[in-house]
Amino acid sequence: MDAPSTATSLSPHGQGGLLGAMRHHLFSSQAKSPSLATRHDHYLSLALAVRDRLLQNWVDTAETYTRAHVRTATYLSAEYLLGPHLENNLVNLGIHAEAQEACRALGLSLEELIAEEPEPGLGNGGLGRLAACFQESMATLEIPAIGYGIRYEFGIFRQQIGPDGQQESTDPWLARGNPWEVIRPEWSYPVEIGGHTVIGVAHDTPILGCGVHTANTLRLWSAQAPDAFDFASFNAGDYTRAVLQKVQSETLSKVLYPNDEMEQGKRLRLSQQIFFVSCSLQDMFRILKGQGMAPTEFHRKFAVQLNDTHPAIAVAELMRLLIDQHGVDWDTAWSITTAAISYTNHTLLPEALEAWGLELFGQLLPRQLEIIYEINARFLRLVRIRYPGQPELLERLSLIQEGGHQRKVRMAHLAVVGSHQVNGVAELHSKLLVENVFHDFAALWPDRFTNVTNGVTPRRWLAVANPGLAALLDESIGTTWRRNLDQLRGLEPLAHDGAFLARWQEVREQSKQRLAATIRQDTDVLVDPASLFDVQVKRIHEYKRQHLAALQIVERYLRLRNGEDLPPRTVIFGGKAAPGYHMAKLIIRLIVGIAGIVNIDPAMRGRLRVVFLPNFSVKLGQRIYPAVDLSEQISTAGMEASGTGNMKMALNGALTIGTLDGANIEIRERVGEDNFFLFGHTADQLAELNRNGYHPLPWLENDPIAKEAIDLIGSGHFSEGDRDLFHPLLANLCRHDPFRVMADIGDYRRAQNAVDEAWRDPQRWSTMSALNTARCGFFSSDRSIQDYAERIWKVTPVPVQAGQVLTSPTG
Ligand code: NBG
Repeated sequence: MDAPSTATSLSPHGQGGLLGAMRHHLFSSQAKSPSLATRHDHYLSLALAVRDRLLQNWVDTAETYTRAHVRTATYLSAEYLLGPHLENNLVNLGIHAEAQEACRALGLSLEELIAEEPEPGLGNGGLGRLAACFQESMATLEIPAIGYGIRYEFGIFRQQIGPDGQQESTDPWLARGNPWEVIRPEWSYPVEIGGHTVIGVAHDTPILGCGVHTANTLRLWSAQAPDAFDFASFNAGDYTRAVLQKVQSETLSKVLYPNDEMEQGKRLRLSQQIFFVSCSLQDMFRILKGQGMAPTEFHRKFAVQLNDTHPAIAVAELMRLLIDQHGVDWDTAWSITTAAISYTNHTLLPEALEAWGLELFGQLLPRQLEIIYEINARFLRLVRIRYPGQPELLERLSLIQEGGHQRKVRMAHLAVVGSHQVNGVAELHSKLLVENVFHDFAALWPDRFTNVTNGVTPRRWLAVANPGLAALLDESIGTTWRRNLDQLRGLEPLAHDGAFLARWQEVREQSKQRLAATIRQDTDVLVDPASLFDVQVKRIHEYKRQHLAALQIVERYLRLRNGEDLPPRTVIFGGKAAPGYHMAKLIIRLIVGIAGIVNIDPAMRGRLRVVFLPNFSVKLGQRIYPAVDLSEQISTAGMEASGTGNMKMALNGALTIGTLDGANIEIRERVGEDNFFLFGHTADQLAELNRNGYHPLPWLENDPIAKEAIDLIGSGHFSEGDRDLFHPLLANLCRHDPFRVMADIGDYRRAQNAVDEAWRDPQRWSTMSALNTARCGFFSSDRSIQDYAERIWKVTPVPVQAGQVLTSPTG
């Protein structure tokens, strides 16, 4: 069932219009007859037909925003993990059923066409996906907004899983064209980097709201050389040189860095940052001028949100543009800059806090560095007056990190100093930011720091991903939950109703069957949809502790071999490891090794299966989340800023086994402690352990079960007799254990036993599952965006009326 939408009734195409439009595009856009058309041709025809529909929304939105001189939120993010557009647009336009019918009439399967769409993987993980959820929520809430980023030609690498673990290959997502973008060469800007000029060209993608007429813009910059071709060199016979500049410039937007952690000396990465930030700010000045507003009114027109420190250079670049290009004096420029900009921090991990060597910085961005020095001098002067005689404090606060073998620019400090608001992404994370990383800043400016807990869009993560559950919700509580997720509360009384629970189980069963089919297709492993689906999908990182889950599987394997009676489980992993992160890749290798033994051992048949699903993505996530019984959220407390997969799973009816970390805490508060399997040390308890000098050995010596599992891995049982393969991983666990696996493994086992017990009572499990869905309305990204809009951006919704402009040829 489709969301109620104003768009349907506005459609100028009438009944069967989509069908006609598909036929039209097959001929006039694809130049194909039906008999020669490939499935991809049909997908493109449908995509273009849908695009035709949403163009009216898009044009009307731009027209409304321009006429109404709206205050606008701009979101600067180096990553957007968008996922495929087609189905989401069908749902948000309310024309899913119409598309189904059109496809049927053409003898096509809508599901197959949807599966044809390559996904723009322009992000690494949660941070990029959050940016995408936020764009969709802003459109749905009718908030004037522009998302700015980079149009990477190659997104996050594709992952294959073989016997040796992860292999990477490139992701040419644009190879067969992109029907969703419009190139706008008229909006191109020069950016000077290291004495060379690169041109950024706007590529716009419409972001549709759900059930409203709004379609906002995601504007991604693609790099071009100013002179694509050097004729002088060509004429002189130097063919290579003739295209060199072009190649060098275009390298800028070639590829996404497959890592969301800091890597030193990444010249290209810093170039990418200034490139997209400068283009975006220049674009804002162009818009400002178009509105007849002065450059000094910048902060009245725009609220600029920095998604992590990747765009933090915006602080210096906005100052530069105001002062050098628009002739504004320093003090005025500074108040405009800090009034406009705010910053979201997404991690406490020290290695992820960006800092650029001064030498590199000065080579690439000499003027911006000069400005940063001046910002720093003025800032430190202020601190000195407020706290006289505290040189260590000055050193801690400075935008320039002294000490070490290299002086560096601290991008997080630049972002904090240049923002009026700084937020973390879950309550615990925001609290730890103020207590630790930004402690001195928080003492200086307590009001600057705040929390906005993350959220996920219920359109993609429920309506699109889980059509069965969506239909059941529509029937049970009405259809308005899509735009007001708190309405899920209406399910609570049903969570104890036997007839409803039977439907609930049926829907979940179907989702699990669908996932089982995908697993079969992608890995050749047969899994039983009636078994408990125990799932951990997310980037592979030691702090997320996939190795803790792996150890628990080995323990279970040993217990089953000893004849214990445990309910059947299928443990499913997915996620990419940064290509240079050896320990993470070794963890994948371990999981693959365990799967290789467990899945062929006759004693495990019907009791335990282990699967590593390759190439985790938005698309795959949509298949997985609805089918999760047990959501593994087992990071070391204090290390996961928020997590958003935890929200997607609970929203779809999974029970969580988790630590008191990130948003787990808030999920547990809401779903109730009886409906959540808690384990492990808290962040405070771990801090206490650290103070006393943590060592894993005493824990291990007191835990024969864990020891046996570790010994079995060390014996080569899961590596064809190779005793060395996993040595680095095991040695690290037994000697240092930086992520406190050994401190938590015992309690994790206890919680897993509680899971087994609960699973034995299907009725009880279903009630807990339904209550998780009923109580997760808070985790809608609509709520997060409302929070940003009201408290940080001061941007209010501006509804878009249909028919602002009569540009549609059919309108
Ligand atoms: C990630 C955190 C997650 C969080 C997302 C979105 C980075 C740097 N941070 O816990 O690890 O959910 O950001 O806020 O990728």
